Amino acid sequence: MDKDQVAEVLEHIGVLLELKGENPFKSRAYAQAARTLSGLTEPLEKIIAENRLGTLPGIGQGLQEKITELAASGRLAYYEELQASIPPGLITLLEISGLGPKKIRALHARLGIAGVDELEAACRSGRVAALDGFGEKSQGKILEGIEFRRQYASRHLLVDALAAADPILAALRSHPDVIRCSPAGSVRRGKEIIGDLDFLASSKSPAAVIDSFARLPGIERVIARGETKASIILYGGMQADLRVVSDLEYPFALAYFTGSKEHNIVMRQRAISRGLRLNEYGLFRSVEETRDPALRVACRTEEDIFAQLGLAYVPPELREDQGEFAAAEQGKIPRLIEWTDLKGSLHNHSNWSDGQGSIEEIAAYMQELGCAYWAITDHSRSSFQASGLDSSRLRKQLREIGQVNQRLADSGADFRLLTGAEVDILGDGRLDFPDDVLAELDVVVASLHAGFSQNGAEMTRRLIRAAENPFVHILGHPTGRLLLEREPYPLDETAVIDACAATGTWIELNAHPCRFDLDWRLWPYAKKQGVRCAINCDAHRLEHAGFLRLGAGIARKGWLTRNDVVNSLPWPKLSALLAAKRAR
Ligand code: DGT
Ligand code: CA
Ligand code: CA
Ligand code: ZN
Repeated sequence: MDKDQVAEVLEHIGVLLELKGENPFKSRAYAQAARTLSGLTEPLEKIIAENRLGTLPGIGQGLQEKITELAASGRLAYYEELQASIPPGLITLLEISGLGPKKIRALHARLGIAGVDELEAACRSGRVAALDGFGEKSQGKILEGIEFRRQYASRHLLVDALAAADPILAALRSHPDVIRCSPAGSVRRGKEIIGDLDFLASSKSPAAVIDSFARLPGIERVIARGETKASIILYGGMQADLRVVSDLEYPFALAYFTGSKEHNIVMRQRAISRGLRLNEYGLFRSVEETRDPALRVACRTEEDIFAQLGLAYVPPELREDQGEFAAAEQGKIPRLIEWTDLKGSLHNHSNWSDGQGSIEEIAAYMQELGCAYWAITDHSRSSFQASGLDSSRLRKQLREIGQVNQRLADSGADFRLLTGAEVDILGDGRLDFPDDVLAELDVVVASLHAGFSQNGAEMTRRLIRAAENPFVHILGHPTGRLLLEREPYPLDETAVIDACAATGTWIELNAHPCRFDLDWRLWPYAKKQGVRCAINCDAHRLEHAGFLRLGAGIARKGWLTRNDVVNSLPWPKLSALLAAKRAR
């Protein structure tokens, strides 16, 4: 486990101790240790190897042992015993927003509530409101929290799904009885929101593979278990399904369980129209032959299946029945962008506004990563909640960036920082900096950060006006959505895209895993209109550079190639394009 995963467990331990009513100092010590670990700037592994855990504030002997155990093995006997000592229904209640350990203890002690259904019934009959320290208002909040959980409990951010899937996949890969394995379902298709995790493996001993899957660390419970498949619930509520098939079935099962359902339906129809039958077990020449798996048309890989149906290979990201069949039939599936094509990010923050990391630190880190450039686009002054810069602080920042760049150039480095701003789009579509200030910057990103109460037409006009400013290169996170949290503004998206096409303004694909904005479903239209994409990290910490990889995955879902994405260009070409926008 890395530091963030260990921190998460420690934090959970703190909450569980509080739920049990143990000494509050003990529970606070875990919460504090969790914060210390997440704030580490070097790998936990290294600190442990060098025996320096004890030098961190608040990490005594007991915590050192637990952290070491977790980091090394991914599990902790103490944690497992603690969980087993609390009724599972009480732990589930922690997932309801507005309910902390203290309140749950009170509900348990005074109303005997030990689960979500019981709690809902108690709220509906008014028994919760009647309790000391609760009241009508808090009862209403709890009901809302229950409803919210019902809607969102089975929906997860891709980034969280990937973090949960990684160790499971690693366990499958290293299992001696596994021949081939892969994630499947929406994770493999790279969807921004994931219902559950799906895994597929081929093996001659499915029982052994299922058995070790059902014993993985981090499982809350096993919900179904058969000879060749199992479903588990991980801590935190995410479900994971595993299917184990023979290696001959593997490519067919992989195609089927990758989906999407809509894509599968067309695949199956296509087989039928060619006198074939396709299902998760194989491709067959007739309905009768589907009864004997040995008669299946031999396919080693998914490529072979597509080829049998007269199709070029369709990458998993495009399997949404959004035009992939027509393209594959004509051999026109584009070569999609790869994250390694990206040379840097054009929208990022530093500690001059609400980011972490100084200009120096950012330059050193991004150079080390192998980027060719990295823009510093801190907030403008209207974003005071994010410590936005006024023009005099901005000019001071430009001087500092200039000095860092000078040093980089003197050392012969193949890396540079770009100056810039994420300038607020004001209520009427004007910008937070005057044009002469914007003209001094390498890159200008214009974004909305306030005034969300406007109607769709007003919001659309604001964005279009910003795009019409010749000093704006990029519209940042254009629809403002926050996945699982806030809906996009009620914009006329195509009107905004058309305005960007007309003015040569680029649109951001904000690669923050809570945003992925502009949505992948809109990129084929934007591309058709000739709008270029910038895949930006909107980094507020050094590690956010990793968002480039996620963003590229979403860009692939939007059918984008390297040519569509400006930050795949080397600096001389990008520089020329940045200048060209202003010359228009
Ligand atoms: P999710 O879990 O909601 O994020 O979405 P998926 O796509 O992972 O869906 P899931 O986990 O229910 O099933 C995995 C794949 O299995 C799905 O993408 C396609 C295939 N599949 C499941 N049920 C059906 C079905 O009723 N018909 C067809 N054609 N395919 C199905
Ligand atoms: Ca799934
Ligand atoms: Ca599933
Ligand atoms: Zn930003």
